[in-house]
Amino acid sequence: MRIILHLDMDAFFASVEERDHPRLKGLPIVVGSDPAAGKGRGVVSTANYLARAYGIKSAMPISRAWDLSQQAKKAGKPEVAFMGGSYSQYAKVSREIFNYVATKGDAFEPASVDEAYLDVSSLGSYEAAKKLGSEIKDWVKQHQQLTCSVGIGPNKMIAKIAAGEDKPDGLTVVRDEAVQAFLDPKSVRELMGIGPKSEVQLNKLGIKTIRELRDQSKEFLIEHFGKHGEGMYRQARGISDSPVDATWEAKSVGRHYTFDVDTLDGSQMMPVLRDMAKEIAAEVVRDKKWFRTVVFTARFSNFQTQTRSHTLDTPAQDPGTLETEGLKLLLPFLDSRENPKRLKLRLIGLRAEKFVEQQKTIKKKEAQQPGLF
Ligand code: TTP
Ligand code: MG
Repeated sequence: MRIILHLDMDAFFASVEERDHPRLKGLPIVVGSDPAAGKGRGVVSTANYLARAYGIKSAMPISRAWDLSQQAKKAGKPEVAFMGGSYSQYAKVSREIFNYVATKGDAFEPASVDEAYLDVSSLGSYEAAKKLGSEIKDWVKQHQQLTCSVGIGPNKMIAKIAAGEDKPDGLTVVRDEAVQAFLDPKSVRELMGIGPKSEVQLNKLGIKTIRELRDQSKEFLIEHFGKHGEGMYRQARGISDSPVDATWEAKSVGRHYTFDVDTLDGSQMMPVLRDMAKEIAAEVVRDKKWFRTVVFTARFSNFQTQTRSHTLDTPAQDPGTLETEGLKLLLPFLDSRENPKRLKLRLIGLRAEKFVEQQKTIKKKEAQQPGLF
């Protein structure tokens, strides 16, 4: 039995902005190009659900979004907060979520910056898959303060449509026997590869719902849509057997930990570092990889964040190397070498990266490399 899980972040870019800027909390938000007081020429990337209630959506001209916001303002509602977008931040959040989700199934395939498929067939039951779905949602909430929607079904197509069924913050399971009843009342537009043009063509033929599409013969659909018609015929029956492409690889595996109370006490950090090293190594071993670089992150009580890294001569995959190298990078943060003001630390992080497929010695190039978290 195949069971596929699809994850889609809710109002992704806008939700990240809302999380990262407390002043935006509870406001309608649009991420996109500059509205320039209604004269802007770009488009909306996305709108959060409050802004969607004003009629604003992805790909709409930003000037139209501005007008809708002004109308709402006249009606006494809050104006939209227009944000330019911090794409490297969205990519980072996406990577952190994908790095985690990828460890939870048999194969993992990102479909876009905020959507991914996970093959969870080996869990063996929809109950177990549903439990994992809610675990993933909880993790995303706890670690990223964001919500996502999860869909679970017998193939990628059903899982994806299921993820969109109960947005935001949804979890929808469609078992094999429920597939047809789930699909039938939906618009043909929900199917993969049916865009606005095919939709218009289908509508002209009197076909609006998947049920109506299913009533057509394969010959009829091929006659009107060529090869694409055959895909429509299959999809209308919930048939889709494209595999979850497992070629994606995590670029780094890391953990971080925030102390309950800021500290400079090394003895409190050691066990945390050791646990992180164990967890990271387990993941690296499971993926049959070796890491070359160990990265340590320190966030001070004033939120200033620094990273230090060390590249090994010989790639490793054991927790001991991670712990020792992590410790060597950590210690200077406890004294004047990296911490002249002796600020306490609120968070430490450890990360393995620069993966290789086998353990051969590589000439050392860079040793210490400061960077951003
Ligand atoms: P989507 O998943 O389509 O949208 P979303 O996450 O904002 O909202 P939903 O809750 O409905 O899933 O796209 C993910 C991100 O991709 C979105 O936050 C912004 C970006 N995007 C664009 O930049 N332009 C677009 O036209 C679309 C559709 C998305
Ligand atoms: Mg989304």
